[in-house]
Amino acid sequence: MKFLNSLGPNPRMVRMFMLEKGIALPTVEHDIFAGDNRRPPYSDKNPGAQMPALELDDGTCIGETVAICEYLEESNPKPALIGSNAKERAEARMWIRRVELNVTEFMYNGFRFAEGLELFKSRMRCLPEAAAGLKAKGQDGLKWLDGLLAGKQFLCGDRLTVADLVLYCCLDFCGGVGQPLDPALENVNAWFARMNARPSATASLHPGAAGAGMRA
Ligand SMILES: N[C@@H](CCC(=O)N[C@@H](CS)C(=O)NCC(=O)O)C(=O)O
Repeated sequence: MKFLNSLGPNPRMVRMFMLEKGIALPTVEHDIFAGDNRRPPYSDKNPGAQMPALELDDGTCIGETVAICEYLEESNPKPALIGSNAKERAEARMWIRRVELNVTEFMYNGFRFAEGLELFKSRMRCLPEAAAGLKAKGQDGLKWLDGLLAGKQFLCGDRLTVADLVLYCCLDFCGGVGQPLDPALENVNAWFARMNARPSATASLHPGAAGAGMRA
């Protein structure tokens, strides 16, 4: 099994997940700035053409970060970062959906259509006119999460889950590219500081992150 890796907040999320679980996999590096992910052989293996992916020994290629984490959790159940029973797993999946649908997808598209436009305009349909609105939608979602995080360590209460990793890697990245965390969001800021202090947060940064000036 190989982890198809690159710079970026999404590959970082899976690296952080693996660090939290003590999983070490051989990795194959891809240069997203050069577009390695957008052409064969990578795009044949993962037609989504985004990083990262997990290549299994039988040649199956799993794309999409959360699907990769689900696969790794099933083969490495402890410590559980999705859940160790049906209720825990459902809670984690509920929060992953809430985070992705209300915050991270808006923020990432806000970035792709504005600060990231030069890189993304030849790769996908970009809507620069929508960037400001998408960023505002992401902030609305964060404000909503701020209330829901009151009195909690993590999104699922006392339990760190993939939902926290998805949100943390997005906020850390976007904070450096034009979407800083609003200091008025006290609970999100306190949660962010807790996430940022985890050894896996630093250890998951790509070796190329500092050079690219990105928290990714
Ligand atoms: N929904 C995808 C998003 C992956 C994604 O956006 N990856 C970025 C890196 S963080 C990427 O490949 N960017 C380069 C590109 O889209 O060409 C997932 O969860 O895996």
